[in-house]
Amino acid sequence: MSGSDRRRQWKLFSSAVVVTAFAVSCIEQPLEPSVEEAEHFIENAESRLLALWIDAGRAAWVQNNFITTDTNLLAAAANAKVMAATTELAAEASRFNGLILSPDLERKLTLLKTSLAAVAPSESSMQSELAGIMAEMESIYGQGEYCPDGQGECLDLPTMERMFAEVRETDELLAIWSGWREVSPDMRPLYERFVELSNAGARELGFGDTGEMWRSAYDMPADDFTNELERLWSKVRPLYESLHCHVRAELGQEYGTAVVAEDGLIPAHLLGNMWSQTWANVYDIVRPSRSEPRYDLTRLLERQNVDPVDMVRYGETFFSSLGFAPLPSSFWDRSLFVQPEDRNVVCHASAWDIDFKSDVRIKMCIGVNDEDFVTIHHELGHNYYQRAYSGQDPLYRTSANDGFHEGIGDTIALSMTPEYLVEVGLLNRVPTGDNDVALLLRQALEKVAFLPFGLLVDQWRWRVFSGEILPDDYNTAWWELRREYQGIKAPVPRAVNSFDPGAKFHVPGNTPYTRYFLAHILQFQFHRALCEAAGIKGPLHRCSIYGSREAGGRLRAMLEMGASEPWPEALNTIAETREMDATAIVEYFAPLSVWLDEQNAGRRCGWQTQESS
Ligand code: X8Z
Ligand code: ZN
Repeated sequence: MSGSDRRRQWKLFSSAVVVTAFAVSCIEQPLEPSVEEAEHFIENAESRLLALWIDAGRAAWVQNNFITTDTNLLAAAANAKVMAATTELAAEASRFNGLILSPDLERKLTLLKTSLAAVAPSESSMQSELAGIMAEMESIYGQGEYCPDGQGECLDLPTMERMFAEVRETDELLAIWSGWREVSPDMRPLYERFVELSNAGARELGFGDTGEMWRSAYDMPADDFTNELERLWSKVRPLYESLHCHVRAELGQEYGTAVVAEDGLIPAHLLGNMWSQTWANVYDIVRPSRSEPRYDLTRLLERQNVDPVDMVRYGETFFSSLGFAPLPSSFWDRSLFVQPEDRNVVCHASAWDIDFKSDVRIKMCIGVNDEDFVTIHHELGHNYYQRAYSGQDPLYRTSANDGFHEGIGDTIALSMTPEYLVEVGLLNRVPTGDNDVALLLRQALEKVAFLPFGLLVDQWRWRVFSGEILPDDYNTAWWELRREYQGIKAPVPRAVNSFDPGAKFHVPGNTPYTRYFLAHILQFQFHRALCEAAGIKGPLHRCSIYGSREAGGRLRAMLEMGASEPWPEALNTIAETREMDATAIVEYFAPLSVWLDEQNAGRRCGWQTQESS
């Protein structure tokens, strides 16, 4: 039965319930709360929360664009109000427990309880304390830098990320890898307290801890969701292990097997990324021999003198080609595209929905390169989603589940095929030849390499929230998971006060991370479904939905639903199935798998998680 069928059926049923309630009140029994009251309650709750979300969003926007003591305080105060209202409303909502409510109302009451990534207990001093800690951790991260000789020239994160893409000297890489991780030990006591307070808040809402609260946002029991992740991971793990095996062998050739052991863990600073989460920057080291990259998107963008705003225009043009309305002028006036030189901003890319209507923006320190070109599309995916669901009730103005929000822009970016680049004038002609392994390998270094990282960040946090990992073990447990899932290791022994999880934006920023793992599965599923809708045949990695109104219409129908239906219904709208399905990503990379197996023949793949350091 679809959600709308269920709603229709409930309408008939609910009038019967109302009559019974009236009859009971006539014989002067104490008045039970009625369904009507519950409806009014939710309506008021939604308008009160909407106003507070908007205020908090504006304060957070200013803080993120201008990090000072005062903006931290203002953002924390606004966030404390949202937390206070949410806990108060969630507690009040328990009055309606036991009432037979419509699926819509039931859904909204659940969404109310899982709408925030952290809630404080209802005592107001704890609310301000938690909000203050959260703003402080975010600001430590946002202002973080590494000063190689302890003074003078300091490097900010965007600069160090660029160095990771280009530098091959292991000593220099090690210095910036370790240097960036000096920002986080100061966060450790804050994080400890954050865990205590947010857990106490989650318990007030009826969850065991904050991790369980996060896992309860997927329209299924929290434990089933854990199993669902395991199911998906088991499908893509062999692909990751093949990629790991090949990359390790090639890095061993480049740096020597004394540095990268043939059957050992890969040192984390050699993978071209500050967190070793994507590996595309080592493409030149691991690429097929005798094969040139068919084109280098960074060079194409530079050759055409494309600037950051032009890059965003390409993204908008793509969405327009699918039938979406152009972005409003306020988007262009109010977004941040370039890192300002005169102040501290949070450079980590983000998309904003300030008024939950049309005031959408992105905030990003754009560099003219292929990685940021993809990230721009990622961010615009958020903005087009936000605009599409703006007609829904406030609690439904979000995605079907958080993996959907993260997967939309990435789905579009999967359509940036050579054919697309020719069509928009970035490339002169579609390269000929049978060199798709090069294309696929490059893509796998982004998408497949990411998968275990996308999982492990919250495996760590869930265990921290549940108390399975205690503060003294924060860092060692982090590296155990890095070894187990990714097969990588810290390049140098970690100091006892290290807090390496804090050197990743989403930990101090308290953004749940499993969403990105889901998005990496879903985007291929969306891509395959939209290619079918567009009537495009052939291998998935050569399909571009650019210009397809059919694909655009299918996508828009799903985006407009927001969170009004359980996510399987939204998935069904686009992909005609209610199951998340890893076969699309496996199919996409199938030709690469064959090639990787050939390369890995005779190599010893896999790793021992127990290896020291
Ligand atoms: O944080 C992001 C986006 C903003 S939602 C830029 N991503 C994750 C990360 O950077 O760690 C996108 C992929 C993973
Ligand atoms: Zn995102």
